[in-house]
Amino acid sequence: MAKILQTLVKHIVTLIGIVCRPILNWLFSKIYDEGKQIVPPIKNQLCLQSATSLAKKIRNKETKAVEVMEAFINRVKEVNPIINAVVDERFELAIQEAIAVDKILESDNLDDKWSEKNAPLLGVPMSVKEAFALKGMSNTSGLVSRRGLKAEGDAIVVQRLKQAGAIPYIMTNVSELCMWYESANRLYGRTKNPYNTARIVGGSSGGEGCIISAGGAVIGIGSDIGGSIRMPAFFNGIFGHKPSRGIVPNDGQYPIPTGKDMELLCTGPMCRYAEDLLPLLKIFAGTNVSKLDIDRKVDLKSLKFYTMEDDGGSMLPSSVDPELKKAQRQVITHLEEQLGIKVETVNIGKMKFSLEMWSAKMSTAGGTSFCEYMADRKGSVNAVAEYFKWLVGMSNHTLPAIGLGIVENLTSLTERSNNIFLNMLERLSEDMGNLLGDNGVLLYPTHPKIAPYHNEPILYPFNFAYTGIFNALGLPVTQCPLGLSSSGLPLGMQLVTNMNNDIFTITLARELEKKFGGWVPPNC
Ligand SMILES: *[C@@H]1O[C@H](CO)[C@@H](O)[C@H](O)[C@H]1NC(C)=O
Ligand SMILES: *[C@@H]1O[C@H](CO)[C@@H](O)[C@H](O)[C@H]1NC(C)=O
Ligand SMILES: *[C@@H]1O[C@H](CO)[C@@H](O)[C@H](O)[C@H]1NC(C)=O
Ligand SMILES: *[C@@H]1O[C@H](CO)[C@@H](O)[C@H](O)[C@H]1NC(C)=O
Ligand SMILES: CC(=O)N[C@H]1CO[C@H](CO)[C@@H](O)[C@@H]1O
Repeated sequence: MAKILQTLVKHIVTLIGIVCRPILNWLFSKIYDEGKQIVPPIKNQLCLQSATSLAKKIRNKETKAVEVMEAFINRVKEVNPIINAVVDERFELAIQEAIAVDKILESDNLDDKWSEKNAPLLGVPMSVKEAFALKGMSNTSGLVSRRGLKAEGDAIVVQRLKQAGAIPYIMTNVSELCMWYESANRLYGRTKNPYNTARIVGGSSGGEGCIISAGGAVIGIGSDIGGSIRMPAFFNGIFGHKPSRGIVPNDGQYPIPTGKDMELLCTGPMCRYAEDLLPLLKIFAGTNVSKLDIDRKVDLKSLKFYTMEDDGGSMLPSSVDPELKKAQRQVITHLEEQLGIKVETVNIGKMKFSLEMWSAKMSTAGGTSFCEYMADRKGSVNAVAEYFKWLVGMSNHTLPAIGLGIVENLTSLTERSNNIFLNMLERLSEDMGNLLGDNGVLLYPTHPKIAPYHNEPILYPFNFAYTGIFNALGLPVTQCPLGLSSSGLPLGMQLVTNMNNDIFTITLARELEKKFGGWVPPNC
């Protein structure tokens, strides 16, 4: 009986989808397509090189660090009025710091502090998600009541990148309190996709994904509690890596991760070129890098590959776009032909309950509630009242944040169902561990839809389940870009592997970049 009902509901939902989708598409296109602006092409060659290559050129004195910094600053000034990705800057200080690097490199006996080993990114510009502390820079997480707050110190990962010689020059936009997959807030406005400004950049590290893709930055810092690195990397066609749980410290970001949030949240790199993933992860991980055995040689032929085209049919997220499925199949064909291996199709039934498992883990994480964060931890926001204020344009909060506040209040009632899904998660974790073993990689969609229109995510609030499940599992994942769709928007896929085997998916990303082109410059 339950089965018949389920099938019935599924058919009804599909039918509504078939009828409503064209209408909604027309509506969104009417609202957002008219004001579309074109991002100009990237002209300066310095903005078209990997961080690894820039670092080498700066160190060899083929290029001056200050020229590189100026190239990126000029690009930011050129594109930011169109895409609104950058919310704070320290251009003048960054230029002085770049000049200082050039001076350091001119001296005959280089201090060991600046050797290639200790400062592999010497002189390379880096972008930082606004939620991370960077001394003297905005520290608001997009909350109106935190307007004007500046950080007094640096987050640990920011310190590590600075020590490695990278120079921070911009802070980038996020969703309100980093809890939604479109980067828009009442403080800094909405960030727009460089491939099509009518579309979202994703979130919460949306400003990072956007400015890197637009050529205004080459590397950046993101964080991911349900897909906040991987979704923006996907929508903007770049690489993003969510490291294995418990490797990279999350300290120094706001909202402040407390208690079990730490288990879901991961800090990691975002970049345009796959070769930068490995050096970045090494820097992010500090001494914890030893747990990853990251310098071992990986022979892709010796790995086992598994593929899943969707979550197995949950009704809550959208169905996976056929173009994404096609791109995933092309990857499989390439791997089978190139490596002479067989990619095995798997159907992990529990993935259907990704959303439930992630939510159960999230709601039992404890710590500060979202409504308290909305009030900047000075009391709590009444989300329902806030919704009515929003309706008349009086709220300082975004609709998704208000929605989340309301949902949070509802879900705290269902302890019993939480336990069911936490148990299921534990079993899924065992199954995944067994499947991936010490040489497995799973290919899985990053997100079911190609970059939607602004505000469209409100219609599909559960689509982040495709990324969120791997936060709940704690597994390392690389989002790998796979060229552009027929409508000129980025395609991509998640590469997942077992705990602490990050090097497998990073190596595979490099291979796929060679074949599928990796990042494609917007509007070329
Ligand atoms: C919104 O924020 C501003 C500045 O913090 C404050 O003056 C105003 O009262 C707030 N509005 C509401 C409806 O809370
Ligand atoms: C950023 O803001 C949070 C919350 O107000 C605060 O606890 C933290 O110390 C600030 N970060 C820095 C580095 O000042
Ligand atoms: C290593 O990871 C743990 C979390 O598992 C973190 O608490 C610690 O700060 C990290 N150590 C370093 C040196 O990054
Ligand atoms: C639910 O909302 C009320 C009223 O805003 C608030 O006092 C309470 O703390 C909320 N409960 C949870 C679990 O968030
Ligand atoms: C649309 C919008 O509010 N953009 C803002 C983004 O942040 C910069 C820097 O704070 C502001 O100057 C823009 O007005």
